[in-house]
Amino acid sequence: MNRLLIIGPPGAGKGTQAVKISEQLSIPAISTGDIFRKNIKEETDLGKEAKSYIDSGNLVPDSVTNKMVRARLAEDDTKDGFLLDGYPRNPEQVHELDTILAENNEEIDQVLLLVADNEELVQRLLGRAAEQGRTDDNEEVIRHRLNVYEKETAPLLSIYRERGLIKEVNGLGEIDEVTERLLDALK
Ligand code: B4P
Repeated sequence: MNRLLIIGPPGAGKGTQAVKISEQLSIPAISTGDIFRKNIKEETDLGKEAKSYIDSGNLVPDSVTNKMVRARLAEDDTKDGFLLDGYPRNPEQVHELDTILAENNEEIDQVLLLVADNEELVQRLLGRAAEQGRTDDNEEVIRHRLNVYEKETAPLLSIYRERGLIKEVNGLGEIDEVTERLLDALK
């Protein structure tokens, strides 16, 4: 079964690769960041709640994020698998995800870890800032997001490593080349 996570620092290419991998595997890619940004654009209550955290590069509170993911995973299209991009991002979210899946006797099958060095990450995100103007892509907030990743998200890797689920893949190189590496790692 393809119940997959993709984890990596901001700019490693998670969102970019999640779309391509999920197409290949015919499962939905679920990006918590994309769901938040859509809600911000549509000025929903969820969007209003999330905006200040995202703009400053901090994690949106678990109470908000966990509820949103629970609702998304209850949708029909996830029953044959999914690729979660950007969730879980701290140990509490790991616990919640385990709980949600256990309710249906399910668990995560594999975890893709996408890695790249910090200066490459900053350059990519500054490049995206120039192209797309995302409000959290300025150098100060980017560096803060990298720190948040190191402090809050990197500790998850030992949890999934202990479970034997991590497949580490180099995120440097052409986008298609990285996709091939990820698909190989899943075999
Ligand atoms: P995300 O949307 O997850 O943003 P991100 O970590 O910056 O990664 P993203 O997926 O966008 O970028 P990617 O690496 O694909 O989160 C944004 C915010 O939402 C968070 O800061 C937080 O506030 C909130 N949030 C989200 N999930 C949450 C959660 N679970 N709990 C609490 N809060 C949460 O790509 C970056 C750039 O690199 C792109 O421009 C891309 O074109 C480029 N790129 C990709 N691959 C490349 C390659 N091989 N070569 C060159 N460039 C490449």
